[in-house]
Amino acid sequence: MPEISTKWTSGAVAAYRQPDTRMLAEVAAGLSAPQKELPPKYFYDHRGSELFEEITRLPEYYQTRTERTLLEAWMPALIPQLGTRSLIELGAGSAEKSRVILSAMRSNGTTGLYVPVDVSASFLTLTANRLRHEYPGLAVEPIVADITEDFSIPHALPRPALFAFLGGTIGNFYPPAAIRLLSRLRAAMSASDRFLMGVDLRKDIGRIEAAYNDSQGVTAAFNRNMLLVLNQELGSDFDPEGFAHRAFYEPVNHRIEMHLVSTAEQEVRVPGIGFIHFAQGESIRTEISCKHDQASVAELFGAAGLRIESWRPDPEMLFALVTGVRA
Ligand code: AVJ
Repeated sequence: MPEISTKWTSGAVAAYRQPDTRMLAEVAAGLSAPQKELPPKYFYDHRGSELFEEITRLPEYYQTRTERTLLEAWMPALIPQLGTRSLIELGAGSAEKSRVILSAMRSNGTTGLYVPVDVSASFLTLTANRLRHEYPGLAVEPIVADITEDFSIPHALPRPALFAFLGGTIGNFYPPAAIRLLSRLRAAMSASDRFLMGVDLRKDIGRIEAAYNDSQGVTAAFNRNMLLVLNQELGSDFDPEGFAHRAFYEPVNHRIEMHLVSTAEQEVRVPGIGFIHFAQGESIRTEISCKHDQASVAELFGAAGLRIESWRPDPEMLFALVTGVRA
């Protein structure tokens, strides 16, 4: 029996989730800023993860299917070329596209270790169990962690390892935070390891805005779900119907901004913080989604001690996969 399958067969989920005091501090800081702001990680309770899955199937939301096509075209060649023996995936969610990589590892006879890292424990546990069933012989070691904070990556990975950060989620980080995250990954990488990232590209603004203002209102429900998460976790009394979904492209910083706009003047009670006043039309920024090109990715990579090895956009230049190595 290969070393990895004895070493990595425990199904235990390590719970590194921050205590509520941390959430309370973040919410207090965010809601007292001149532009109220909440971190996008609070979209993702079980319902939020389901709503995001629904977003990925919307006709307007081109990202997920474009990335999937790129992965299907590239992974069967890239994985054997790299000899990948473990996959560490940040923000794994339902691991829909991880299967493309895991299947390429299996075809190459290198099925080893999969480490999905995600903030939603319930989604992660479900996914891990499914994958253990679908890929007999694959060791699955999920880590429940908030990737916007410090989290530990196991040292004893079968190598070469592939660190994957897909879905364009790097776009949800302000550049300094993006560089911190990439630097942390870089520190965990050895010379034979690779970093694989998906990025949403700069393009026609109408096309981008439509992806965040879908006609079925799924993105609006996803946005408002954050208020339900706060009510659930903190006992606040946000009325989701008192806030409207708004998403627009901010061209100076090349990013989508999602906001929840208070439809009336109102006070919201957050236990442990107090009453938060909202003027009519005042908003909470709930997410940024930065759009990139090769130069902006090279800049982020460079600041983190990485360099681009390959750059693979789709023919329509909607989305790109990029691999990085230690510079
Ligand atoms: C988490 C980066 C894939 O920014 O496009 C989808 C989340 N927000 N619709 C994105 C999201 C609104 C998404 N990613």
